[in-house]
Amino acid sequence: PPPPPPLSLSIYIELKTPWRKFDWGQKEVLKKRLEEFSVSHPDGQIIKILVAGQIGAGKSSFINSVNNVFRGRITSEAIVDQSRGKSFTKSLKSHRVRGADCDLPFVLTDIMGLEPKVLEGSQPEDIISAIFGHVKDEYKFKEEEPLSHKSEDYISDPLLSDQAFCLVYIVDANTIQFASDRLVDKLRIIRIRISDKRIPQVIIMTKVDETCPLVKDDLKKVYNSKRIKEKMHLCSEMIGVPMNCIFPVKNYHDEIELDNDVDVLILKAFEQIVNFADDRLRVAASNSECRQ
Ligand SMILES: Nc1nc2c(ncn2[C@@H]2O[C@H](COP(=O)(O)OP(=O)(O)OP(=O)(O)O)[C@@H](O)[C@H]2O)c(=O)[nH]1
Ligand SMILES: [Mg+2]
Repeated sequence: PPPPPPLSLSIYIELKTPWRKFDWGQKEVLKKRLEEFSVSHPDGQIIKILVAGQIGAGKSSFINSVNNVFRGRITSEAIVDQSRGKSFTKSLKSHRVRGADCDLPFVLTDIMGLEPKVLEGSQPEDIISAIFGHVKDEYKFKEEEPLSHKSEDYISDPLLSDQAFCLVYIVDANTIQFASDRLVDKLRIIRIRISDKRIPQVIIMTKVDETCPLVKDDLKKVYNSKRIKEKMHLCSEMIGVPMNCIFPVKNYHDEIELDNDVDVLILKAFEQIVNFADDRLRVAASNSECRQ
């Protein structure tokens, strides 16, 4: 393959004023709002959100981070692989978001990593099928072929609760500029198919701590980092998602205690995901797009 294009990103410049307004003191307000969230549709008990992204991008860590915030402690339900390489999460696995006292009405579904090679990792078709609710939980994806509608694992008549109403695409901030054309093409296929059904898409840009030393030292500088801003612009251009649907986060990965700043960034991103998903679910429910 041709060598990656030279990096034209600026080196760790700190902007005097943050380019996105962000309130670092809103943790409790955000948390409470989400804990009390009721799904717009009376029959739709839960909102399902599909979490996809490249291998090792931090999908499982993001799911755990969301759970950590609500549980008020470090959790590890979605298994995180430390070895890097081939996708560790090989099957579709749903994780209910749990609060300290009760379950929240959100399910995050972890899907195996997308790989640039045509026949490796999850195929766009599998991700699209998972969003539309055709894939049974715990289904083990096959590298050679996407799930066929003839398979017994294929749900041909999905319930409203089987469907995902937002695609969360996890991007590793360290490597976004090296994404291959093949990968971008795969993403574009997914994007076209889900936009036809007006399924919203949010991008979570992880590992901002590893990407910029200013941010590593102080997460509150995430919107003062020129490098992070440039990386987000790159994401926006490559994947075709507007900036206001892109959220930089640091996942919990090696810490043993929670941190306010990590929590607020995660919560703000999660709130947006939930709102978009709920808006879409309401439309689906009123149109009776599928069995309920
Ligand atoms: N520093 C840092 N490390 C992270 C962050 N998010 C994830 N990691 C690390 O990145 C590695 C991969 O994370 P996972 O959550 O397993 O990634 P994944 O997307 O689920 O990977 P697959 O299931 O294999 O496709 C792990 O070693 C994590 O600890 C982050 O925000 N910052
Ligand atoms: Mg994983």
